[in-house]
Amino acid sequence: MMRIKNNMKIFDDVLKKIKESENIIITSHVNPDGDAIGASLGLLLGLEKLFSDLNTTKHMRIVLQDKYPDTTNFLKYINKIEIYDENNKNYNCDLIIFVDSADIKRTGKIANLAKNVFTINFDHHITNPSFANLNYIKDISSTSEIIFKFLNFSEIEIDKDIAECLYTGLINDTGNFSHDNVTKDTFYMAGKLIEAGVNNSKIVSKFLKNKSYAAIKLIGESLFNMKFFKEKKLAYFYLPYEELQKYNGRKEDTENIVEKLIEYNEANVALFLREERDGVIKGSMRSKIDNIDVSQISGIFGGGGHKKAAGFSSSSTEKEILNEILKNL
Ligand SMILES: [Mn+2]
Repeated sequence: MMRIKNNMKIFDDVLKKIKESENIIITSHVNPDGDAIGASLGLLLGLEKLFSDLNTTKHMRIVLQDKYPDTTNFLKYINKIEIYDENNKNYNCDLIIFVDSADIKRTGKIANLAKNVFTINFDHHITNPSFANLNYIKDISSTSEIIFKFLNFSEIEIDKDIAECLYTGLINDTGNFSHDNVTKDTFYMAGKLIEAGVNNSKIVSKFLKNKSYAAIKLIGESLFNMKFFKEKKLAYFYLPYEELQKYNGRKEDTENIVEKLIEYNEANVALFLREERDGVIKGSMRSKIDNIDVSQISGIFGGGGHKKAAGFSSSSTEKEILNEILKNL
């Protein structure tokens, strides 16, 4: 009971702060995924509804460092999402709400806007250091599930447009209801969103069964060239930048690779490394067993996430990273 009370207290403080702010920016992490987009847009639409019901005008916007993925183009109000422009000085605000941002650095250049501004942090990554003035961090399926709880708490009606955003976040972060972050509450939420008008198979088609040519080809390459380290039960694939370019691919085209690697029946852990244009290596990890916590292993490189799904970024070489991970498994 106590826990619920505390949660409510934070939601109450957050709602008060939102109501007394005039100029609000909602943001999320770089290279945004379905949860980052779903949670930010669902929250914005919810707040717009709240203030229109209260006959109050607020300046509210979503600003992200990177463009949303093409797979979220189908969301009705996706064009409300703005891409951060360094030359535009007009980012004055009195409140920044971070969603799905495991660390303030994960928001890239947007982090600079948060100096001397009140901040709120809604997130579900256990490694989140509670970097904001008000933090609601809960180890549940997705940030979209947190936004669902917050909108309910605030008595904001979840219409079909909001529901489609939150549903997209839910299927993104649960691997279409397949990960172990799926609980009774997750299904309760899914049920409520369907009640609000979501068509499950439409969202699954538009969001998941909508991969680019590059994404399909890269999944093929990763499975064909996967290495398996038997003693550590690690499935591994490395994608150099030139390989990505071969298909004219973008980083979002590589998003499903690690999920495919972990499907190998002998594997307990999967590691996918991808080289960026500047030589920095991005790592994604998945674990299938309880005693391997990949958020801890990612922490060696300054990354983090969840026990069974985590990521990092490193300027070490591919070999150095792989060896370090093999040593720690
Ligand atoms: Mn998330």
